[in-house]
Amino acid sequence: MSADNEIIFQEKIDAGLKIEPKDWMPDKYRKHLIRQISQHAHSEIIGMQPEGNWITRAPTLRAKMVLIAKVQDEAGHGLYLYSATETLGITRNELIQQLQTGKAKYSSIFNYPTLSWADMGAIGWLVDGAAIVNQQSLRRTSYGPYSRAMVRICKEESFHQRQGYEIMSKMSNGTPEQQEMAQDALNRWWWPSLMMFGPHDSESAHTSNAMKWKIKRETNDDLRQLFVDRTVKQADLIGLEIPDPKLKWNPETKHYIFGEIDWDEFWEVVNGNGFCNKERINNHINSHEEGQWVREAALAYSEKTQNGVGNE
Ligand code: FAQ
Repeated sequence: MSADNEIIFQEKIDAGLKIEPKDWMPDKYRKHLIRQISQHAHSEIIGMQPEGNWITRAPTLRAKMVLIAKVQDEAGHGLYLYSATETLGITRNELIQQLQTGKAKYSSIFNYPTLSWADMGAIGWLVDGAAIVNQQSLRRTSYGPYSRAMVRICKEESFHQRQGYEIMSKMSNGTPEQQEMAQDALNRWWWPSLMMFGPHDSESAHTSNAMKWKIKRETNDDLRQLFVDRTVKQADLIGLEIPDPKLKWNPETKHYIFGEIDWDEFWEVVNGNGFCNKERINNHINSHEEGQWVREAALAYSEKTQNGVGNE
């Protein structure tokens, strides 16, 4: 029975059909999705912190409004993605527990500090830019709720990418001090952005199953290359220099060749030893505890309305 189910499941995947929450799916597929989608959700939520840090210091009212809207969007993305994960039979509480105890990961990029206003530009341009490359590919992922969440998220991320590029473009056309800040932000965020795509395909534990089940539609290295090819041109356009002496256009492959990522740094950050890992999780734990009364009040209200009280 189970073998038949597996064959039918793989045939559906191979035919490009979506798997929906009530469809039969192998346990390994379910677990793979819970891991990936929840880590994606945690990234959106933890990713609010580095930018939230600059809301009170935005240089103009317009910049402040745009940044607040962006950070709110990230919260919304986290919520869609938690809901998509819950369709796989795990509760929100369990997911939060996994994040707070370090069982679940979130993107390495959010463990770097935001030191200047130019970092808001670099995050929008590079971090959201990398996220879009990955997420555009995930719009075609095989799990229906994940794929549909990606469609909406991608639209919002492209606004985020533009607001970041606008900041960088303004600063790189500004005073020498502003140009220096923009270049410094690019220098610090370039390599961590390339790390967002994960280890090389040959080192990636999950890519083989992810490709077989069409959870991933492109590999880590292919998406990273696409990001580099797009972004180098954007840097040229605003007169910023990518901090990679090995960067070179290859006219034969029509791709950029780029230098090697510092994988020791990547794994240090992933394993909890980055600049901000502890601060990010402590902030999450504190605000989760502070929000306990809100969750209790919301639950009490929904229980009351389900019992017919408050509906009059
Ligand atoms: N950071 O075998 P693989 C955003 C882990 S978007 C930390 O290659 P996989 C928007 C990986 O989990 C950013 N850990 O794994 C925003 C695994 O460990 P595990 C989030 C990483 O899953 C912008 C191990 O290494 N986007 O936040 C990273 O096939 C601005 C082996 O790796 C997504 O999550 C990393 N960078 O490929 C928000 C996209 N890379 O789980 C606010 C969806 C790898 O066995 C402000 N996710 N690891 O313990 C994916 O596409 C994939 O999960 C990858 C990793 C590509 C991240």
